[in-house]
Amino acid sequence: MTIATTTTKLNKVEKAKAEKDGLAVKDEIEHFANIGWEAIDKTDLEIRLKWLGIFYRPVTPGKFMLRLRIPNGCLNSEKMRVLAEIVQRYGDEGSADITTRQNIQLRGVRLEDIPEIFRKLKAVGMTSIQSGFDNVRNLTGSPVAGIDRDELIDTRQLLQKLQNMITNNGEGNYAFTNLPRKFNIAIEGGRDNSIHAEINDIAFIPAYQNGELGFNVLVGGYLSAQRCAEAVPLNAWVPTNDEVIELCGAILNVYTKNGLAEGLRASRQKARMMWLIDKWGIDKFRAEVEKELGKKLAVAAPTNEITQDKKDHLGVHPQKQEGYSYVGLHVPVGRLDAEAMFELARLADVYGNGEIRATVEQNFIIPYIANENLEAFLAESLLQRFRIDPAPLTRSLISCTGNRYCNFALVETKQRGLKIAQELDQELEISQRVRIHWTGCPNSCGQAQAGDIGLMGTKVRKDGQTVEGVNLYTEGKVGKDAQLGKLVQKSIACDELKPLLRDLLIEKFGAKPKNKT
Ligand code: SRM
Ligand code: SF4
Repeated sequence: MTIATTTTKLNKVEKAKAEKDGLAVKDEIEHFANIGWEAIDKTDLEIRLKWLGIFYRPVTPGKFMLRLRIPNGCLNSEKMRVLAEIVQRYGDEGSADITTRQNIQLRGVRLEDIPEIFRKLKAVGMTSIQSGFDNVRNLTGSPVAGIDRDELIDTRQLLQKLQNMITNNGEGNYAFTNLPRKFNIAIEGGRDNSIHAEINDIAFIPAYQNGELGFNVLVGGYLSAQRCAEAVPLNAWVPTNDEVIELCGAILNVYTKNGLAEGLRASRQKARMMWLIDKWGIDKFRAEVEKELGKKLAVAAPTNEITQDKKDHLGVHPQKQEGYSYVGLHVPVGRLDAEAMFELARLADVYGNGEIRATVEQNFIIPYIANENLEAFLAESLLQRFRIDPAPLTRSLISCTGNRYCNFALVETKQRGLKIAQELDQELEISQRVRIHWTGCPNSCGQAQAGDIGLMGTKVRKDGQTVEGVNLYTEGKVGKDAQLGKLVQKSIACDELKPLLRDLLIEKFGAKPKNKT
């Protein structure tokens, strides 16, 4: 009886997880590779494989997407070469994307190659484990950690440690594979809120408490089709050490353990952690976290150290290490091919110390370029493609995957977004930064609500036909006074979008038509 009652409270995904934990497919991957994707149980194929970062793509059956984990966006030339080799073997079908969580996804991947790919990734200290579905996603931090002149806390080791805890050093950790829903964690060490603290389930932001530098903690931020919520203060402060890891573990446990009793596992639409916080109120939520931790949390510091507008890191910037600069390269809508990946790795080795950083703006940074080598670096041919000074709208364009690979998509995003931005850059003089975020459906992976202008894919009726369209958001702010943007206009057909954006840029963003003489 009890079992039956409980079962009725579980949504479809929860039932699948109760039958078999997502992570269990780790032990079957060689078998899956041998039998081929068409012979795999549907739930394993479409759901559980995501626990290993393997995404079946209904749009391109048999060609999988592999989502990695790149904590703090830090990788190096060796890792980049391995990623390039993986996609290279798939020819025109192999490519990669930099994601809005400072991460990389590989495309065109065949299941029969996965065991070998996993061995190659492991050999260079990479993993794709627990990067999809009801897991903690890529852990984000400032892309200039350790090199930023204004830096307060270098978060790289903390984020690596946190990933190791959550994933059991990349081997998989059943303690954290049955969350009620996806989960985002970010740790900021700089002053510009590079991590979008407001849209993470847990965000740590630098704050001084009695003269000691640590973090204030925010919880519950998220975007979804159903609802968007800005993260709220937990009224807690932690020092910059293992207490961060312990607190994350405790919050994840509270969320996991109470998911069923509090009804979070009944509806996928009401399962993100903010629903638990709403239900309990932040005081009870905090008390439960303390109970789980087995100790009291220090109260939050009265102010935090986020004092700057969000940087995009493009161009040449002096590092805190005397004599060195980091250079931010613009990767149009984050899309990469094997050739460009190999070339990036080469440039990082020849001019830098081999490091490469990914940003949430879907770009790359190459650090540690000796100042005397900058001129030669900037003359490299890849910098004609991945520019340091793209035109303003192209520069700040962000886009989710869209219908090229994503079956949720209502529109094509990346190519359309890029074309419109490039054309408007030709037509208009724009002196201020205007961040346009494209997202192909209401899930908002492209963070439409974070854009100065946000465009969310939808279907529109026009001349008796259903055509691709967008809903328009404006006034999203990032950085120190971050706030989510608002929906201002619905159902704009995509073929009517460009003139509308042109007018908006002129009226609200000080753009001026270019003199055509
Ligand atoms: Fe996302 C689902 C792509 C960042 C909210 N997201 C998906 C799926 C997995 C759906 C699917 O199976 O096709 C998309 C895979 C498409 C593909 O083939 O690439 C997808 N999400 C992405 C990426 C790749 C967009 C990008 O082009 O950069 C980003 C990968 C991040 C990563 O490295 O892990 C990505 N997704 C986001 C973000 C932005 C962020 O984290 O700052 C959000 C909003 C923030 C949040 O999660 O609160 C986001 N994705 C969603 C949602 C809505 C979640 C919800 O609570 O309802 C879904 C759908 C779902 O989970 O049911 C989703
Ligand atoms: Fe796919 Fe929608 Fe996310 Fe874009 S916003 S990647 S279309 S789920």
